[in-house]
Amino acid sequence: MRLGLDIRSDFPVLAQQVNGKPLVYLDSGATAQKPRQVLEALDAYYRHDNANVHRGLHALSMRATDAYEKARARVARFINAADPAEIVFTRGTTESINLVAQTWAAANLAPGDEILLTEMEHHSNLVPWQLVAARARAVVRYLPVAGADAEHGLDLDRLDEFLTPKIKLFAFTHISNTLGTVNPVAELCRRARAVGAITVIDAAQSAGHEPLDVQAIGCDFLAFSGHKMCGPTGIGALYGRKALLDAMPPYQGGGGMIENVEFSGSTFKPAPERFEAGTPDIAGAIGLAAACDYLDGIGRAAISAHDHHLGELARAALDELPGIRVLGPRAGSPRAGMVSFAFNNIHAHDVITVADQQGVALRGGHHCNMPLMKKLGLPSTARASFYLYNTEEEVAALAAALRKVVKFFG
Ligand code: C6P
Repeated sequence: MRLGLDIRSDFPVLAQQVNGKPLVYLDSGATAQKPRQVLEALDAYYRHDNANVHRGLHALSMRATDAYEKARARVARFINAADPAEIVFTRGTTESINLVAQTWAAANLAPGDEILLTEMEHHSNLVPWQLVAARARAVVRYLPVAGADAEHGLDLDRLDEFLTPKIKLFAFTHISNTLGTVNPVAELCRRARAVGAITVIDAAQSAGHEPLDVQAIGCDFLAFSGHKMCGPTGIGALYGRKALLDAMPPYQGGGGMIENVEFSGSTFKPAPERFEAGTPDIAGAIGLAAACDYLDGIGRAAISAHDHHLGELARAALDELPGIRVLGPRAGSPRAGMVSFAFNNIHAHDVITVADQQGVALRGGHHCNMPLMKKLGLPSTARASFYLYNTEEEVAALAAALRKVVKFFG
């Protein structure tokens, strides 16, 4: 099976016109479209099995609980976690990272301790650490992004300078949502372990695009969102090593996470229930498991190769345009299937609007990477991000739309 055209019929939303033109959806980095297999799993759950989990003894409740726990095991297999109990369902990457910041970091950081991030972190992997550092009187440091436009990788030559024994936790993204840089996550984890630092990987942009094996990578925590990998919005996961999760205090209190409650105090279940207070997003978890089935049925190595191919085609086409600055690593360096770019004297919002008139959906702005954009001297960029349902013809449509932008504003 070829990706692109051959699987488009799985994605009903793509078969529409926008502004009188066939929709060319190049914003999967923001959120991916959903195949009918995921839509059907959600529909079937609500039609036949809807009940609360872990609470009822009736047939529907037992079916819902079974499906919810099977979804956990499916997500564990998706990233090769050793034990389903290492998967905490959350609302997504942002909540997963906040959970670690509010629990592990809050319990383990002392004044003067350091947290290492990188300059290419999304606000979701930056602000939670600033918040917890302010409370613990810890210090946040940032591994630089190498300056030259054609590179945009982490400055690994300076890693030893930053990764000192003072660093208690090193949090970094797998794939930059602005640059498309793919970071060497296994190496970063190995180097962090050597100084005794805990590692947190933001896999928001990689989980649905790259094969992921948390045991081979050797990370302590990994966070991702269902909606960027063909699953529903409102569901995601935190992987955490079991020993670490079990030693962490609860995040939120409520039903489902307690062992015993007295007026004088409470005791808590082990992970993962300890971190899932209240009624969870049961349908979301089931939909996420269906997305794992769908993506693994195709194979993430094939998806990654397809995304990469389209990204390279797009980059070559963009390089032909006058007055354009294309971000991200040069050809030959690891980079994902996305391209961020800025035109001299044309605001990204104007680019997006003209592209939208051609049916081409792009993202524009600071991509929740404000400090990085400031470092790059750019107020905003436009971004095209590719996924398994995109085609070479859509890359051509992107190039044609951008030629119109240049003609219109140039
Ligand atoms: N990026 C984009 O680039 P949530 O919103 O929790 O599902 O994901 C947050 C997030 C965290 N890390 C990275 C690397 C991300 O790219 C994102 C989401 C979107 O268009 C929205 S800013």
